[in-house]
Amino acid sequence: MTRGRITKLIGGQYTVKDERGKAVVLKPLGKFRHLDLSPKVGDIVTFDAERIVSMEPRKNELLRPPIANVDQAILIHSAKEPDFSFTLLDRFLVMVEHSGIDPLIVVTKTDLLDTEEMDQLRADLAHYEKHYTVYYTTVHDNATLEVLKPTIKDCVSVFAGQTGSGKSSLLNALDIQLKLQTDAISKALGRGKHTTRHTELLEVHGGLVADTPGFSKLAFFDLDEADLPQYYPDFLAVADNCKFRGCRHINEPGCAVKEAVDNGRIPTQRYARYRFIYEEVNTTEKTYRKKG
Ligand SMILES: Nc1nc2c(ncn2[C@@H]2O[C@H](COP(=O)(O)OP(=O)(O)OP(=O)(O)O)[C@@H](O)[C@H]2O)c(=O)[nH]1
Ligand SMILES: [Mg+2]
Ligand SMILES: [Zn+2]
Repeated sequence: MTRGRITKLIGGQYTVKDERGKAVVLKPLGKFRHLDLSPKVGDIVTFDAERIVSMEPRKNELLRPPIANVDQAILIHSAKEPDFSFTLLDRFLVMVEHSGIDPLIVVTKTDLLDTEEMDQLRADLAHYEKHYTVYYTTVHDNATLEVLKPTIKDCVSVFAGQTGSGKSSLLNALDIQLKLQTDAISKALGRGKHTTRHTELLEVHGGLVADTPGFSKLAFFDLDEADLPQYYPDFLAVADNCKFRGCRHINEPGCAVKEAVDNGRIPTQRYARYRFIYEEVNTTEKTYRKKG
């Protein structure tokens, strides 16, 4: 029996790499279906000549993009084309924090903004920089690419972000040998909007990085509104001073988060987006997902 990590899943066929880096293509045993648990990219499994026979417990997992056992989520947001979206950024952050994975924010395609637009974006993101690492780059920004390389070394990362935000392009820029397909080629093939079709773990600069298919909407499946405030580090920084323990920062009197919004410590828009997500999660029927 050999131990390895799933690096790719296409049409029920799993690519698994053993500890020496040798790849084999396998099917899982039927028992996983009965257990309502399907192995996914990132899972550590044992396998024989034909089949995956067992799977180790997951350290963490994301549902979208579907991946398990990652150390950090690198959130790729384009400055333009598609436009930078704070709505999507906050939603990604909530999702990643909920899974217990460290986020890192990378703003790509900064070459598409003029100086004024860039200053505005940096000003709007300044609040996030107090709690997260934020990088600004383009595929040609060699200095920033060199800074990004050590951040992916010796760990498992997932590139996540809107379709067309430049995930595959950035990976290609980090390692010219990858030659991942990017937007222009896909259009020529008439494949529609999503260029990357599958989640795949790649070896990049001494680490594993998953390129993933982008998406434009992000729904929450297994979130409880009572937990939502925990996923806001900027709220947590002041929430000790809320009058009520377990304050959800909505209608409670003596709320320190609302006070921080009033005195400008938390941006009004960030708080407005929080309320929007809170309402959405609160009114969504809790369809607790199946495992796997
Ligand atoms: N100007 C500019 N264009 C870029 C940059 N990075 C990527 N692009 C372009 O953005 C388009 C989309 O890039 P992709 O890398 O395919 O985007 P993706 O996030 O992998 O998209 P999906 O696979 O569909 O999720 C391509 O036409 C790239 O050439 C950049 O730094 N500057
Ligand atoms: Mg892609
Ligand atoms: Zn509060």
